Amino acid sequence: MAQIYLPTDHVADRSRLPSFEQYQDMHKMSLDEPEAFWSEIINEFHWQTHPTRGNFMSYNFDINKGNIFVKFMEGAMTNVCFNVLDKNVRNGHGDKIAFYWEGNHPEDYSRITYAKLMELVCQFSNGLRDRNIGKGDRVAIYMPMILETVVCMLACARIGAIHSVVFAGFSSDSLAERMSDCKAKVLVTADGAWRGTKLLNLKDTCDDAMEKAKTKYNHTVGMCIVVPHLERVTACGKLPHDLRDLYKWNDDIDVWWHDMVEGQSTICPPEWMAAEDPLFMLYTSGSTGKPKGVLHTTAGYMLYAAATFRYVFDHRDKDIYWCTADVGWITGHTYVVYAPLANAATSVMFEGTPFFPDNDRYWSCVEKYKVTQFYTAPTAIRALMKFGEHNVKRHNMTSLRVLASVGEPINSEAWLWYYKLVGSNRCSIADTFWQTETGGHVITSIPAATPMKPGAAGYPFFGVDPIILDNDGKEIKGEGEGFLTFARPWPGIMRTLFGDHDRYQEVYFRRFPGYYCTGDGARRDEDGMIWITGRIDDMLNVSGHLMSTSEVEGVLTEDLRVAEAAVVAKPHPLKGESLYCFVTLGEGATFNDELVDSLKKRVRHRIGAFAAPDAIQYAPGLPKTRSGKIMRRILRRIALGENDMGDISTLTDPSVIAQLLKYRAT
Ligand code: 6R9
Repeated sequence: MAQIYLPTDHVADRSRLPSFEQYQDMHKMSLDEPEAFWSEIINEFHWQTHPTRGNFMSYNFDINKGNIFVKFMEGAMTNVCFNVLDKNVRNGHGDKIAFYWEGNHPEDYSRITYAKLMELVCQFSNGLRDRNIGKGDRVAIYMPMILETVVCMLACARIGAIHSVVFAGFSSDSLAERMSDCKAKVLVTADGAWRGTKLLNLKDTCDDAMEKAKTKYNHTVGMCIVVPHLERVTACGKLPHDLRDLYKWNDDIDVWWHDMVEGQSTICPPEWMAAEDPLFMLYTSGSTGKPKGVLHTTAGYMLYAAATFRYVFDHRDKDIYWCTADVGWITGHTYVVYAPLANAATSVMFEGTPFFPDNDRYWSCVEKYKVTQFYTAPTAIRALMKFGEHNVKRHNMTSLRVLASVGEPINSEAWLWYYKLVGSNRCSIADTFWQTETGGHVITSIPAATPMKPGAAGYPFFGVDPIILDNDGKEIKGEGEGFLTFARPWPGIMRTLFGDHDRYQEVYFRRFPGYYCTGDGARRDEDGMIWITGRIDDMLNVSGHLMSTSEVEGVLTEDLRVAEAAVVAKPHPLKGESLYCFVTLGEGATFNDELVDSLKKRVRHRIGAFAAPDAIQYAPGLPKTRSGKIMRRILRRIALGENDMGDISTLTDPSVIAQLLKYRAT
């Protein structure tokens, strides 16, 4: 049985939620009387048209009863940007630091107050409006971790445009596909950025992507706005003499960021948005086909982001909060941008990597900014564990109070290292389980209120009612393991997939009518804590990045030598999972190092460096069922180095197993 860790006095002292009983009472109220529960936080925000009572939430989760829908606070009108900026400035936080920006190079840093951020956002909003971008238009963002990225997202929110951020580690193909799918009118980027000593040629990738959007998807992106970032930061590697040699410039579509904002007024009236109007979309991998454009709306997302941040990080006025996630992922959207700002918090925004210029960069920043809450991913923790304790111990990190984790299950060894070494045995750890689709944390511990166990995600957040179902869709009450689902919505859950409501219904609501299915397995233990046991669909989670097997397989089979490909996840000590690929070859093709190399490069190039496979093995044939389905269960065992394949009664041709064992990659 896993050991229980209780919150220490260091955390409990002055906490806003100090006991488990209080958590339980509030959780019960959040389910029994949702409107009353949320009213306190609703009242803190500005509503241009006030919500009407009795209209708090309506939904249908049962696909057999008609269309799936979720609506919160229908009839209310507000603007998220106004609430996270103007409201704070009006409440006297104008001079408060919104972000400390720490660049890739330690000598590059700056800070911005709420008042200044509001001015920049208004100017950029006016710039967008001048160029005919307005409510409902899609704005693609392919940017590094710089303040303009936040400015751009908030400007979209201010004028009602839907931002669609694409992580700046994605390839031009991936960017082209995403921009075309959402029909982006404009793309915002930077000339480039440093990650460690590596130069990211962002504008160049954008040029490729716009070209591919045109030729492959017949979609024209009308304008590309570029932040000249490289000229203002310290070079961390080789650069051409003239930065303009890094990319092409096309006066018809390219615009400098400063030309957009120059001369613009620092006042910009917000677009008042209905509660259910879209705020942003963000692509996430699907187990089949193209990426899914998860759509979040206005009022519910804002409330939920604000509430989770406040309780899960136990946020207080003077805190310095730091989430290391990139804004290209949902964690960056909710917990770098919207949630901290909704709480008038001061955050650190970090452009670089944990390893540059040294492996103690995180800890030196914790010391530098006196960080109180630190939020990162297990893959980073595991990578940092290798470098030994002295990297942590030589920094004063007594400011820390809450440590948090996200992206994948955290193994108990990493949890204990985080707890003991980083947190000096006195900070709480919040292992936050959630998804792009859930908008904010759904299962987590709450610092001073709930006990913790290394590796357990913990308890449901307010408004969240997790239900574990068995294979037949029967609820497992009490202890047990099964599919993690939810029978009712909370304010922050996604509303649809952009332009494809049918797919939304099929993917999330078909398997168990009446329930939103997360695609994760979960176990409830004897203390009512929930453990996430991993994906149940064909998804891969490499260093916290979700990918579908079919996405990678599609890229491998683009090489004409490959006839068929199957990809499985293999546990990896640092990355959580790594990709192990099986390929069968076409007539006349030979399996050699050159092929393996070029396949690895192809995946990197087409999807992104984070997707690069660790192993590619030759397969004379793939194990299939009689209906032609690849039996990944068998492939996973081969990848693991096991010899016993378990039940193979449904396998069409059992002889493939001996062959697969023979060619196993090392
Ligand atoms: C926020 C985010 C979602 C998937 C999710 C699950 C895995 C995330 C986790 C976790 C165990 C945690 N996941 N947090 N598994 N414990 N604390 O990561 O969103 O990129 O959409 O990924 O990540 O498998 O379903 P997203």
